[in-house]
Amino acid sequence: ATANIGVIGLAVMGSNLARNLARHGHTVAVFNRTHARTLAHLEAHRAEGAFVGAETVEEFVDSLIRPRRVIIMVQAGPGTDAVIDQLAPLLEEGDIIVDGGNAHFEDTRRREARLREIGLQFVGTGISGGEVGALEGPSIMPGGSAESYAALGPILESIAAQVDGEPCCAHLGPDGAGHFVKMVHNGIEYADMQFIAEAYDVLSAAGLTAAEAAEVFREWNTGELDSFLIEITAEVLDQVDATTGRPLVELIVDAAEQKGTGRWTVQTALELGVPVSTIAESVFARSASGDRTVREASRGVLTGPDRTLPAVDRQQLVDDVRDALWSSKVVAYAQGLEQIRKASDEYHWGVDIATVARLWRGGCIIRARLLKQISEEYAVGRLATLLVAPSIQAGLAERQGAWRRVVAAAATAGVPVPGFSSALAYYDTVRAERLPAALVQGLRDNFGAHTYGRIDREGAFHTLWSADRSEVQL
Ligand code: NBP
Repeated sequence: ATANIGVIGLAVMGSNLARNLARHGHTVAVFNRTHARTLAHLEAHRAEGAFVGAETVEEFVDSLIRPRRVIIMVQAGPGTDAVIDQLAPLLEEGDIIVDGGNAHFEDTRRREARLREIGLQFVGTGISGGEVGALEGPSIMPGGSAESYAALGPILESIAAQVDGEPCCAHLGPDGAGHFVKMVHNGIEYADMQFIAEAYDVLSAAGLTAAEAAEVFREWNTGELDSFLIEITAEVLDQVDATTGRPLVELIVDAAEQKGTGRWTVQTALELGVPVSTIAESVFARSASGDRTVREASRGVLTGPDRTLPAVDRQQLVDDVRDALWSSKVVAYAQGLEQIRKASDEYHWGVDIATVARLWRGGCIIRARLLKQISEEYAVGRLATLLVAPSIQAGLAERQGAWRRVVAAAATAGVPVPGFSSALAYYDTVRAERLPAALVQGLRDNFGAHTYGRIDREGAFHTLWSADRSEVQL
C-alpha cells in the first residue's frame, strides 16, 4: 500500500479534488464505479502527481496505507450509501470515510452513528468552491470526531484555500456539524445572489444598461462589497451575446432554478425556530420566478407602477443601492450564523462561529471581504446577534437611510425587492421597543384560549371573551 488518501467518484468534483491532493504531494488512490472514468482521469492527469488507479473497490482499499482515509465524491443520496455499503466491510477499525458530497446533515448523523458502531470513523465534510475551488483550493468544512480530524486535518488543510496564511479548513464539531455549516453556507449564497439580482433590477429601473451596471459592480468589488459573487456579477452583466449583440443577461430565461440546499436551510430553520427570513425570501423568489402559470395569468392583468424610479441623482442612487446591498447581506449572515448557533446548541456540537466565518473567507462561493470583519467580531466574544457587533452596528446605523430609500423607492416604482425589504423588516423587528405580537397573543387568547403574559405581572392570563370579559390568572 502506498496511497495516503483515496478518492471515490471521479466526476468533475472528485477528479479535481484528487488532482489538488496529488499536486500537494499526496499519493492518491482513485476509483470510480464506471472504470472508464478512472482511466480517463489517469490518462489526463498522470503527470500532475502520484495517482494509484484501481479497477475494483478491493484493489482501491488495498492500495491505502492505514489508517485508510477515503473521500467519497459521488452524487449525494443513494449513491453515497451505495459506496459506503461497498466500502465499509473492507475497512478496518480506525479507518476514516469522508463524505465530501452535499449530504443532508441528518443523513450524515445517521451514517456516522452506524459506522461508529462498527469502529469506523465517518466525517461529513462540506466542500465549497465548485469545480475550480476543488482544484485550486476549496473552503472545507469537516464534521466528525476530533480523533478523525487529527488524522485527516493536515491533509485537508494542505489542499484548502489559504487566506492570510491560514487554511480555510478547520474541525467544526462532531457528526453532522460540517454538513450543517455547508448547508447554511448555501442558504446564505441564495440570499447573496437574490440581493445582487435586486440591486441590478433597481439599477436597471433607474436606466442603467447591463454594461453600465457591470461597471458599477466592478467598482463595488474594489470596496467593502469585495467578493466572488460581486466579481462574477460584473462578468455576467458584461457578457454580450454573439448572435444578437445584446447583453446575454437580457436573453436568459428569467426563471431561477435550485438544487435544494436553500430549501433544506429554510426547512431546518423552521424546525429550529430561527427566522432566516432573507434566505426564505430568496428561495421563494426563485420559486416565484419559475411559476410560469401564475406569472402569465398576472402579467398585464394586475395593475401597478411601470418601474419608473423617482428622479434622483444617479450617483446617489448607485451609492444607496450599494448600502442596501451591504446592509441586507449583513442581515443574511446574522440570520444564517444564528441558525448554526441554534443547531450547535441543539445537537451539542460546540461550533465556534468565528471559525465558521473564517473558513468562508476564501475558496467558497460566498467568500467576501466582509467575512474577515465578521470573524473578528465573533472572536471577541459571544454575540446575541451579529447585528449588535460594534463595527456592524455602526455600519448599519450609517447605511440605513440609504437602505430605506432604496426599499421605499422600489416599492413606489413597483420593482420587487423581497430580499432588501425582508432584511430591513428583520432589522426593524429586532430593534423594536414593542412589537404587534402583543395583538397576535390577544387574538390567540380570544379564539383559542391560548393565554398571554402581561408586562406588569408574572404568570399566564386569559380573558373570558365570551362571558363577562373579566381576566383570570391561570
Ligand atoms: P455528480 O453529483 O454528478 O455525481 C457523479 C458521480 O457519482 C460519478 O462518479 C458517478 O459514477 C457517481 N455515482 C453515482 Br451518480 N451513483 C453511484 C453509485 N450508486 N455508486 C457509485 N458511484 C456512483 O458529481 P459531481 O458534480 O462531481 O459532485 C460530486 C459531489 O460533490 C456531489 O455530492 C455534489 O453535490 C457535491 N458538490 C458538487 C459541487 C459542484 O460544483 N459540482 C460543489 C460542491 C459539492 P459513474 O461515473 O459510475 O456514473
